[in-house]
Parts: sequence; C-alpha cells; structure tokens
Amino acid sequence: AEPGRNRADALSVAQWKEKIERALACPQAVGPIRNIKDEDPRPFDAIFIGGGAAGRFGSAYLRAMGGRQLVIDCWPFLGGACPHSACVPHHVFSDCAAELMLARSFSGELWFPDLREKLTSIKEVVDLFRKGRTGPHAVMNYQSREQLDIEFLLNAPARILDRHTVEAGGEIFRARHLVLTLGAEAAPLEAPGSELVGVHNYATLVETLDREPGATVVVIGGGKTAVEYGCFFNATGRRVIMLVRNRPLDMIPDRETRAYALERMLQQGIEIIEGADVVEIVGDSARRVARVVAATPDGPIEIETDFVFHALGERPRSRMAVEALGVEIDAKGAVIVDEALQTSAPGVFAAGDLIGSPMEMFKARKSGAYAARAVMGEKVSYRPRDWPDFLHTHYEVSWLGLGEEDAREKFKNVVVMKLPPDNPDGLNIGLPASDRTMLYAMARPHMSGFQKLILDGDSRRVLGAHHVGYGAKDGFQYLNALVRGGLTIDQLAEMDELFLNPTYFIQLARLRAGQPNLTNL
Ligand code: FAD
Ligand code: KPC
Repeated sequence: AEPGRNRADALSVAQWKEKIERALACPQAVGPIRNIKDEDPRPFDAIFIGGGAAGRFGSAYLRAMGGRQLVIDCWPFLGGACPHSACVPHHVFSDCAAELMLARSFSGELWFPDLREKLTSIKEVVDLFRKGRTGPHAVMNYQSREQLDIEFLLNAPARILDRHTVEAGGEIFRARHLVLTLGAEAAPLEAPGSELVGVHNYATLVETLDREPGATVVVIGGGKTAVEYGCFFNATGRRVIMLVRNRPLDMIPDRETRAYALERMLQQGIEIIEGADVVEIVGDSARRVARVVAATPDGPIEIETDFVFHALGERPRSRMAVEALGVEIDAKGAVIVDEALQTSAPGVFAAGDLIGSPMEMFKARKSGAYAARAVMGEKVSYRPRDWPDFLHTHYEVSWLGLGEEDAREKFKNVVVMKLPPDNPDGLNIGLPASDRTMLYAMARPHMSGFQKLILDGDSRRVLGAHHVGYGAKDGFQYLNALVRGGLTIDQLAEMDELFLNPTYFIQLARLRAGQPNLTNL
C-alpha cells in the first residue's frame, strides 16, 4: 500500500486547497503547517531548506530511498516558485498569447470575433491565474503528504543556525545534513523610479497588479521572461516597446531559427530597441508610473506608459547561507557546489536555482534528487550538460544540440534539412503544419512555423534540432536523449511518425536516408 494513503488524518485535494487559500490570505491565522512524525525515533538524514522543485524532489527521492527528511518552506505549499509565480503563470500567459495571435490573425473571419483595435484584459488573466493556482498547489501538498509520505513544515520561514540546525515555526530541528534549496528571485531594476506603482517583475505582476494596464507597455530585458511576457502583452492588443541592452532571444543557438522567431514578433507589432538603457522611470503625483526615459544608440527617448515590466535575470537567494555558514558563492551570488552538490561547508549540500544557471525545472528537480542520493551515501556526479531548451514567443520555440553556425565550425560536412525549404517564395509556404498551425498553413503560410535538423554528413549523426511552432518541446526531451546517444539519420528514418506531427524530422530523414552521401533538403 502507498504510505500515508489510508491515514486517518489525510486531507483531500479540495481540503488542501482550502487550507492553502486561508494561509495565503492570512499566514499568521493558519500558522505553521506541520507534518512531522514526532514518534519516529530516527534523526533526519537531511533538512531541505526551501520546498520548491529542488527541495520537494530531493525530499521525495530521499524518502523513496528509505531515509528520513524534513522540508521547510515559508509558503503554505510545496512546489515553490514554479506554480506560484514562474512556470505556471508564464505558461498561462503564453497560452493566451498563442490563442490571441490566432484570433487576431483571423479577426472577423470564420468564427473569430473582430479584435481589431480592441484591447483584451491583462488583469483578468492575472486574476484568473491567482484564483486557479491553488489547485496545483493543493495537488503538490496532497501528493507530497498523502502519497509520498514527505515530512514538512510549511508556512514557516527557516533560519539556519549551524551546519546541522535550523529554526522554523518556533521549533529547532537537527539533521545529519542540510540541503539548501532556497531558489532565486528577480534581479532588481537599478534605475530611479523602479519602486513606482505600475513597475512589475514576474512575481509582483501576479501578486500586486491592481488595475488594468493602459495601451502602452514598456518591457525591459531581452531574455526568456522578457520575451514571453512581452509577447503576451502585445497579444492583448497593446503597444509593446522592449528595451534590450544586448540582443533579444540571444539564447537561441541557430541564427535562422532565431530570425524566424524574431521576425514573427516584429510582425505582431512588438517594437524592439537594442542597446537601450533605462535612465529613469518618472512617476505622477500618485507615485504611479507616467513615463520611461531611456538612452538608446539613436539618442534619448521618452515613452509615456503606466505599466513597466522588467526581467533582468535571477539572483540566487544565498545571503542567509553565506551569513550563517560562510558557504562560498560565485560572482553572481550562486552557491558553489561540486559534482556531488556539496557546498564549501562540510556536510551541507545545495541544489536548484540557488546553485546558478541553468535555472530550469529539470535542473532543480534533478539536482535535488542527486543531493538526496549524496546525503544517503551514494557517490554521485551531476553537472547539467547538453540539455534541450525552449522558450515562448507567441509560439513555442524548442532547440537541442548545435545551431548551424556552430555545427559548421566544428564539422566539415554539415547537412541541413528544413521546412520551409530554401525556395523562391521564402517563408511564405504552407509547411510545416501541424496541430495549432493548420489555419496559418492554409491562410497565413508564413506563420505556420519553422524547423531545422542539422546532421554530420560523415557520421550521419544528428547534431542539432530547432523548432518554432507548437507541441514540439515534449518530443525534444526524448529526442535529446537519443541525440546524446548518437542518433543517426538512419535510425530516425526507422521511427514511426504520428502524422501530422509537430516535428517533421522523421519524414525528412526518411526522404534522404537512402543517400550514401547525404545532401541538404
Ligand atoms: P524555488 O522554486 O524558488 O524554491 C525555493 C523555495 O524556498 C521557495 O518555495 C521559497 O518560498 C522558499 N524559501 C525562500 N526563503 C525561505 C526561508 N527563509 N525559509 C523557508 N523557505 C524559504 N523553468 C522551466 O523548466 N520551465 C518553465 O517554463 C519556466 N518558466 C519560468 C518562468 C519564470 C517567469 C521564471 C522566473 C522561471 C521559470 N522557470 C522555468 C525556472 C523555474 O521556475 C526554476 O528553475 C525553479 O522554480 C527553481 O526551483 P527551486 O526549487 O530551485 O527554487
Ligand atoms: C504544474 C505542476 O506540476 C506544479 S508546479 C511543480 C512543482 S514541483 O513538482 O515540485 O517541481
């Protein structure tokens, strides 16, 4: 039987939801949410400080191995930033961006309402998310307690006392090891006026947005979060001006794929100013944003707006561990760990966003689990490498391996297969097409996506894959593992596609796999 499943005091998901909502509304009224087996005589093998993806997965893994853990979080739920302010709201907004782009592209045609000149609400979507997010929160607590048998103390900030001891909720807890899983938070905008009402980052947007933003939005930054939120704001019908210090979407490794994604953003009306630096945000008499002043390569500009969104990267929450334990950090504030997730403080481990980039869920969950294995005495070695990646514009953009330029630098016989093919009509071609892009393929062909497979013609191995469309990132997770294992065009051609598939790589490979000397397609 699953541990905990039949316990008399088990809470249903609905009961967890109600409890979490009460605690979020008034943390003091609910107090520490305690699931600790005081009757268990064993000491804790580890206390995970922070119950986000890293702390929760580390806890689950350690528990699954038969160890005893405690996870402490100041929020009343496990799962951390992802369901509360990061991945989940980002996916809500990106879903809306995709839906709205479709609706605006076909505005007044077929069954689509006429959205021309119409703004749709940002605040309604934020409010909808805030109401809906406690559902996933509740599942996290239900799964953690009633199914995984994890011990936790929630709704209680933790304070590290020494390498074995933590204070939280008025109690002192000791463990053989500490695992620091405190995550990261939005880097601040260092400009006068950044404290004005109407200046938001991803976290304050969902916590404190108090009125509908006006018709012009300024987005500061050009990384994943800036682009993702900027595309959503744009899809609501607003003018979006992105002030980018360097290059937007710089992380997309393939030049052509990046260009396709960027061109679609520009075509949706997003204005991007590269080389821009915010000088000041000017407020009105009510301390609300009134305009943004920026220095650009073409001289200073002023933009009237009541809504500024900045996304300037993440800062690891390492201060408490530095002060209490003296753990070493790098220049960006990330806790330095070795391949066994061991910090510079003996017996203290760290995982997740706290240990720096890549700050992604796979790394948080995986490093949490590896730290658990290390705590339990296993000799482990984890350094993230060769991971697949993605982001959202109005589309989903997925990639793995090398871009074409890097591939050509490293290999002398690079072969490329792509859709649309190089042809006189450019990107105005009704393929690729698959779920969610069929209407574009028929009526707005340049919008139906872009994809590219890069091969080494000598070894016949896949070097990279790149995709702009929808539904591909799931496949990229598995494809990445195959590519790491040396996947060849011949093996790809043996696979069975579920046509019309978001990634056309299997069928493209099959068209060419008969060639002894591979050529482009
Ligand atoms: P967190 O989830 O931040 O957990 C840290 C926990 O520590 C928190 O729960 C916090 O409450 C707790 N804590 C802090 N201080 C204390 C204290 N003193 N005492 C007790 N508890 C404390 N990644 C993806 O893979 N896919 C995505 O789509 C994606 N979208 C993102 C969108 C945005 C806008 C952002 C910012 C990030 C996104 N990420 C995404 C990254 C992902 O959210 C993080 O990598 C992941 O949440 C990190 O997990 P973590 O456990 O390391 O940290
Ligand atoms: C959407 C969802 O699964 C909740 S957010 C994930 C948090 S965790 O499982 O702890 O990584």
